[in-house]
Amino acid sequence: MKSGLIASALLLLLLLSAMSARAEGPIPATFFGIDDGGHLVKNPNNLALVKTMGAGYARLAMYWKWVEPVNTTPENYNWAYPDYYLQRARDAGIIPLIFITENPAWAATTTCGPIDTSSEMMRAEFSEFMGAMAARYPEVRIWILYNESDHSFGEYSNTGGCFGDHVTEDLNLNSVPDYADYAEMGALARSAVRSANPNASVAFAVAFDDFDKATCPADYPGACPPASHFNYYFLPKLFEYIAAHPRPNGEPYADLFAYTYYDIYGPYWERQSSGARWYGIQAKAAAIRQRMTAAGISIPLFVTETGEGSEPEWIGLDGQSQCVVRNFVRAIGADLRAVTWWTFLDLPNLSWYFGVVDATYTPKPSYQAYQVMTEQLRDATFITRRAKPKLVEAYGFEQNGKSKWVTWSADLVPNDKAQCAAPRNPQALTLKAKRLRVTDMYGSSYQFRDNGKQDLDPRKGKMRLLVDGMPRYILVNP
Ligand SMILES: [Ca+2]
Ligand SMILES: [Ca+2]
Ligand SMILES: [Ca+2]
Repeated sequence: MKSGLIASALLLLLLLSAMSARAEGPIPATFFGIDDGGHLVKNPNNLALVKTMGAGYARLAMYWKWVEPVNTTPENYNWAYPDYYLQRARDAGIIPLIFITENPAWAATTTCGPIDTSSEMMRAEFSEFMGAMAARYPEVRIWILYNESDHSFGEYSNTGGCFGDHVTEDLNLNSVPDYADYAEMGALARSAVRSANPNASVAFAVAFDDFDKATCPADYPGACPPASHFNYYFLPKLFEYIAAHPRPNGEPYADLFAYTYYDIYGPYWERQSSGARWYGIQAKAAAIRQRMTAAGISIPLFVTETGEGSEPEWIGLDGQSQCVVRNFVRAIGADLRAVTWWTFLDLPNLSWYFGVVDATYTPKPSYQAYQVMTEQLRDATFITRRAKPKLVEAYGFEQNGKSKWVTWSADLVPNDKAQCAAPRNPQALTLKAKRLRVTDMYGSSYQFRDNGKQDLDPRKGKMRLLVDGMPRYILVNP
């Protein structure tokens, strides 16, 4: 009896600690992000547009080589460009989420890869740079170390990081594996950033998709063509290194871990054992968490890039809108800490139609879907996730004392495009309610009552409606 009580108390403690590991309270405005892409923050009109859309932050690149082209001390840094850029974000009330990249030539052998972390001098130089940045821009809450750091072909076609060389694992030839250099740079950055600004965090970032031929896992979509980019083993090796080299006083190597998510790879992550019960962006989070658990570490996750193009031959404008809502809401349902939509602006010359505004800066339907989403979820607290395979996928929130669901059919008709926009057969959702207000992803809404004409459930107190592929917000008893 006594041991049973102790066991229950332990279980309760375990449950409480598991719960406190979750993000708590209402979804912060800083959950919703948008990628700058070099076009957003420099124009106050664009900043006003994304502010109205409800984005809390803009993801920006910051080049080390702008600030410290020759090795010097912070009082001689060249702040002109970042000052100009960040002042505009500050004026607009948009928080910059910054990834640092583009090493100056004196600091590293490549623009995108490791410094020599075996050199005390270089460790001090990197710490000095990160600390000075955090001190100068206290509004920045998250400093990301490079972008897609697991890129495996050195400087060639990198997207802001190149720590994933799989031939020697030592691009900068300092006899330290580059994943270990990356981990050490995280530790240095975290100490420097936290002492300059205790409210700021440091994040690692990987792509962990589009795997290269040499490390391609079995059954991977597209079978890793020659031009694919990322080292499948970088991430688990980084986790293993972190686990094997605990820092003094249990200090973490980084506060957050960011990944890139494109829905074309979603079905692969869903097929993994870790992906059972999870969808798309969530299934990938589960795969990363599985690798953390295997190494014995735990770092909160966020998505530093997700996006889909709106070309008519791909998923079209409405498909892109669906992907916006589905990816953000699924991310909330998997306890991710933030999501950045990639990107702000369409670039037709690159055949990129991932923007929420077109090339003339005119808002697209995805802009409206983003705006409705942030309005609908303002001050909402995520409570529960209902995922009934082939039936309905639904996310329950508490908002101003009422309950609200974001929902769509889970009866997918798979195709070879982004599954976040694939057609879905209508399915019935039943809720306990007297009245329901249903708002579609573009903000058009209607209301109906229990046992009124539109209620498909004849039982009193139960209401039923059909949902399809379009994300809908359902407020219970408005
Ligand atoms: Ca220096
Ligand atoms: Ca190295
Ligand atoms: Ca009824």
